Amino acid sequence: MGIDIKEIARLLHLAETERRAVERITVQYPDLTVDDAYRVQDALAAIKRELGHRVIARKMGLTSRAKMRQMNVEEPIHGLLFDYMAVEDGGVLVYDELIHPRVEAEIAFVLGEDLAGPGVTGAQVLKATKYVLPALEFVDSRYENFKFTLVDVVADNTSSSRFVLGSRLTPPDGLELDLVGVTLRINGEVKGMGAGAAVLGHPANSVAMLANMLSRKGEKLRAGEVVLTGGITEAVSVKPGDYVIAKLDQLGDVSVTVK
Ligand code: OOG
Ligand code: MG
Repeated sequence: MGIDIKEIARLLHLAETERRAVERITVQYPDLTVDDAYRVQDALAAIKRELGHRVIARKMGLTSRAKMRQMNVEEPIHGLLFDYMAVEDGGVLVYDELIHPRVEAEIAFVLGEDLAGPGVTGAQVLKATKYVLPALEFVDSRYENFKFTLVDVVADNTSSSRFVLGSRLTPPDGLELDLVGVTLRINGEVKGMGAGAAVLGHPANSVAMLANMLSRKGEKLRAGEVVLTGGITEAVSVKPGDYVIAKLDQLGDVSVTVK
């Protein structure tokens, strides 16, 4: 069976805009490779750009043991975050725009210099970083029952749906980001907790891995880019009425209300 990358991208785009979970694409296309899946992700991004949406941040996913275990996928992945996905700190997330959203607490980086792989290290990332900040990411797989393989989730732009950046920007100098404690609360109850080290030993390693993965496609990270480094704890399902807040030691809070 021939594989039509654009056709798969259109299917996933429709699933997102119609808020409808679809069958995993690898059921119909079992021979799809990870490289093909990134081609689908690019085709999906092209559809969004044609509609006038802009990429405003990048993300890494499946960078912590907790997330790998939860999703049963053992390899870090990267995706794109668009302008329409941004929700302001303290703002409102509209549940009805999504399928079955789950929230993650993350550490985000703002780069002050370009980073081109291969061979980029966490130490180089820290030198090139202007600010770090707390973030919430809402993942919303377009697949039935939130179940997928590595190939499926890469094609689906790594379940990206909404994200919130904290309002406080902190220069990384003197911070030990691996030791930064994180709690994720919903309606006052702690639903997850961890530390920066959960993300590949240090969240800067996640940005380094992204730069190195992008170099295989001839791309690099640029000064000014924002990178979400991946969920520190398991993702937690949300429902209308929920108040979600992540508190990160030394970095501040980030919160949102689900309506
Ligand atoms: C895939 C995206 C994972 C993270 O931070 O690990 C991710 C998913 O779990 O749906 O964003
Ligand atoms: Mg995430």
